[in-house]
Order: sequence, then structure tokens, then C-alpha cells
Amino acid sequence: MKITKANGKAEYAVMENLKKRIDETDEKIVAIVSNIINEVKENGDDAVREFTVRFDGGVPKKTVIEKDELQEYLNMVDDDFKSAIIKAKNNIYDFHLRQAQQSWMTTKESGVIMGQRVRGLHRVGIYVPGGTAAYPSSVLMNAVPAKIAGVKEIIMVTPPATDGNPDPNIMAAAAVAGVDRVFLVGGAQAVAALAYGTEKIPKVDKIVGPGNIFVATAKKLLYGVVDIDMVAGPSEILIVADKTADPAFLAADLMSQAEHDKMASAILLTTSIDLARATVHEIEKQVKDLERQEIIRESLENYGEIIVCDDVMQAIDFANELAPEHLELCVTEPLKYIGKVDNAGSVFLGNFSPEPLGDYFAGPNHVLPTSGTARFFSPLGVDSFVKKSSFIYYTPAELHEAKDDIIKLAETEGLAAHANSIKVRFE
Ligand code: HSO
Ligand code: ZN
Repeated sequence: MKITKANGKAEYAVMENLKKRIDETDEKIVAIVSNIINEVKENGDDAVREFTVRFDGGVPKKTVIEKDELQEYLNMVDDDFKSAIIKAKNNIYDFHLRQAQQSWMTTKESGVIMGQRVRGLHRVGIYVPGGTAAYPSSVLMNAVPAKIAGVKEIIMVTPPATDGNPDPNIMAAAAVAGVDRVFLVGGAQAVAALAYGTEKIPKVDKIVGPGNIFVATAKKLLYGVVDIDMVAGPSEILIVADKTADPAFLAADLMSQAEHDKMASAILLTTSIDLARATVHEIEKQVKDLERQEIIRESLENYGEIIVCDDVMQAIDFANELAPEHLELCVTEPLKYIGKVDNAGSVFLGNFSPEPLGDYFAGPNHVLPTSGTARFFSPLGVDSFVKKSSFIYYTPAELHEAKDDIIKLAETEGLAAHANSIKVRFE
């Protein structure tokens, strides 16, 4: 990894380089996915089956797993894994429980009543990709907040493994998280089926979860027919470290995100040139033993940076501009700086709060805004699974009091029927 000095230009170059990763809409993929969506809309399960045969090489014998069957998978998996996902689920549950918003109502002396009702979406679909990107932790992160929000039914779709069977670890996580039913179907056809509903697969109100480019494109195209979560970009970590940080920890944490994807970005901003050099040395030392070293090397080569800053605040200012998915503050008194962070998906404070603690266990969500979107997006949470509606109750006297103002506003907009709806009540 190269080391540069903060001078304005270096930071600008980093930002420009990261922007290159944002996918342009690929017209060819849009055309393929649009066709899949239309076919599923028209021909339902037949189309889903046809695309599954064409893209996945065959339809699995079993295509749906009901809730009671999901529980059986919990007894099939490794005991330590089972105990770890249960503990993780409890932490995620506790954290997200605090996010739940109450409905409210206000009553004025005049008799006017107004309020807002908050309730869970009716039915939600979670997409879980197949292969090496099938993460049980992501099942928990998507399903637990939905459960707390009061979603009545949580459906999961996931492609089966090559032997036609479901991934037992994913099924066990689904059981722990409270998923109601799993359909063994993947790809854009699964997303379209969830959006429109087929005879077998029920129509949902929102689709969440990561997927390949076909899945992401299907979600984007169907936004509006159905709600979606944000479309996730490659993982990112930015670490701000002063001279007290440990280079072995920094190297390990940078590589923990670099291993996700060759497009992932890992950036270190430090006030110490010695620490910068020691971290490069540590990376070389540690990378050799890592299974995904090829991905890590490529990611660090293309999107890894170390920038030496004058002080911690200069580093935090740059972090705010970059708006990273994950921000680690490996500095003395990290809590002093939390109020200075404006743009970051999730912040990890001190030398013993490494990013994977958040990926798996502590409680905050790991579905976070990427590619600078932490400027305006928030982590997935209970809010992502609720809808709100407001209500008004007016008395005759209060409507009379307001009538002239409303009529004036309506007539100014040229909407006589609106004005009439008020007038007719007092004629
Ligand atoms: N760090 C990823 C989430 C994840 N990590 C899942 C491990 N498993 C989100 O950027
Ligand atoms: Zn991760």
C-alpha cells in the first residue's frame, strides 16, 4: 500500500478513485432483467421455473421450507455456531429494540385530535445470495429489525447449493431470526416473483438483502412496485489512527474488509508516519496466511490508501467528506471525537472495537450505506420496516374557525371543488 502525505490533492485523488467503483447502469443487463421481470409478471411460477432451469441448471426437488422445518436445521449445525448465532441474535435484538418508534396522538383543548400511527409492513422478502457470499450474519441483520417492526410475515428467497439442498447454516440463522418461510429460488426471477407474487410465492411489500448485479438491477427496476433497501456497493473501511494505535490491529482490520471484494476499499489516515510504515509491514506479514489473499492484495492495490495527516481532526474532516461505510477511531480518547463524525455508516471507537465485532455480534446493523451515501442514508433498522400514517379529527366549531383560510388557499390554487368541500358544510 502506498503512503502519501495529506495535501488536499492526495485526498482528492482518493475520492476520485473510489468514485470509479460506482456501477454505471449496464444497458445489456437492464434488457435481460426487464425480460425476466415481464415474463414472471405474465407467467408466474412457470416463468420462475423456466429461468431457474436456464440459469441454475435445474429446479431443486424441494422448493419451499416451512417454519417448523427450519427449526430442524438448528439441530443439524455445529453446536458452537448455533450458540454464537443465538448470542449474536440477542445482541442485535436488544440494540434494535431501542429503535422502535411509538405511534402518538395529541388532543387539543378545542377537541381537535391528531396523530401518527406506526406499524410494521405486512410482508417482507429477504434475498440471500448463494455461494460464498451467503452470510448467516446478514440473515440476522435483515430479519431481526423486521421482526421488531412488527412485520407479520418474513419470506426468504435463496438459491439452493449445487446439490439442490439449502445451505444448513443459512437455514439455521433463518430459524433463529424468526423467518417464516424459505423459497429455494434465486436471481432476478426470485425478486420479480416477490414483487408481483405468483401462485407459490407471495407478493411482498419490501425486498431487502444483497445480491449479484442481476438481483440488484431487478430490485432497482422494481422499486415503486415494491419498496427496496439501498443497493449495496463494495465494502469500505476507513481507520483514523494516532501514534498510540497498534499496527498489527490496523493491518488486520483493513484486511478484514478488503477480503470481501476486490473492489472493497481500505483506507488508513494516521498522524504518524512511523505507524503508517509499520502497518504496511504488518500487512505484508499477515496477508500471506490469509485464505483470500488474492482478493485482499487486489483490493489494497487498487483501492487501499494510507495518508499521513497533521492531526486527528484533519483526518476526521476527510472521513466526513468520504462518508465511509465503516469508520474506526483508533486514537486515545476516541469518545471525544464521536460528536465530530457527521458522515459514516457505523463508527467503531477505540482499539478493542474492531469492525468485525459490528459485522457479527455487538448489535448495530451491518447493512450500511456505502459509496459516500452515508451523507444521506442510514443503516438498515426497524425504521426500514415500518410505515406511518397520520390522522386528523376536527369538530364542527374548529372547522368553522379554519374555513376561510382553507377556502382562500384552495381558491388561490384554482381548486374550486376543494373549496366547496369546506363551504358545503356551512351552507
Ligand atoms: N462487512 C459486511 C458485512 C459482513 N461481514 C457479513 C461479514 N459478514 C458489510 O459491509
Ligand atoms: Zn464484513
